Amino acid sequence: MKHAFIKTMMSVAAFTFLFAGFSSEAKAGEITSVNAGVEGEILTVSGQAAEDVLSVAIFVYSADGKTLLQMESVAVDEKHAYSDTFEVKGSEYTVKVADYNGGSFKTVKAEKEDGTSLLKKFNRGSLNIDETAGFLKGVIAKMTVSELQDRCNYEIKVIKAKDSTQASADDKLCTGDAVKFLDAAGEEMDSYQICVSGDVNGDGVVNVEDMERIQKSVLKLELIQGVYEQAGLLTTGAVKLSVTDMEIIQKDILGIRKISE
Ligand SMILES: [Ca+2]
Repeated sequence: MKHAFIKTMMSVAAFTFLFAGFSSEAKAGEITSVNAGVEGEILTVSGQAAEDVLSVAIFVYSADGKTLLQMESVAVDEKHAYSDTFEVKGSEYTVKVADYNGGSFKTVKAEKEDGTSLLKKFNRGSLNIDETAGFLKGVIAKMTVSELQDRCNYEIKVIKAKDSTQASADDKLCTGDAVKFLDAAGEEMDSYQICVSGDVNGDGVVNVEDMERIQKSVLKLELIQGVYEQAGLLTTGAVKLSVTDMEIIQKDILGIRKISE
């Protein structure tokens, strides 16, 4: 026991040294998001990092965050995403992720999936449910019904806003569509309006038309409400549509910075 502890402390020391050594050479990048969850005996950690991050260091601690149990470094792919799995026995952990070159940690709790939440914890990405507004937020343009299904703990069906018909598995989600969560008997439990980030006019794609809609709203020529307004609120903390939201969409269209959450 004591030997294992010393071994762990030594590897922590070595890693800390590596960390400190690298940080002086390269500027540390930011970790944009971390998702972590336990399913069976597998802890899955995934997320997004800033463009300048090439690899990330993932640290798995005990639930109280005091004991380091495992660590890995993993490369970031061309979509700035990273993902890794760890074999675990328990059901609760604290996970910290940082740029391999150093920088600040992003910390999340990883818990065993209990099956009662609508969205899967370990691969929900930027998806989140706004119970107050009744919106499913954080949907990225071009996500299909089946891709959303993969991130849910329950069977879903999507009703299209444009003609009130049920969307098929390959259909892309549009702002304004309704997602219905079904119980084991196929009965509807919950329903939310889908909010595709940046898709203000509800056609499922983010393009110059969405920028024009926001512009009309800013100039008070047109009123955008509800989930459509929410889809255009891309500026952190903002409650009103603005030119900044248009700029965020423009950067997405030009591929300068994709809308990721
Ligand atoms: Ca659109």
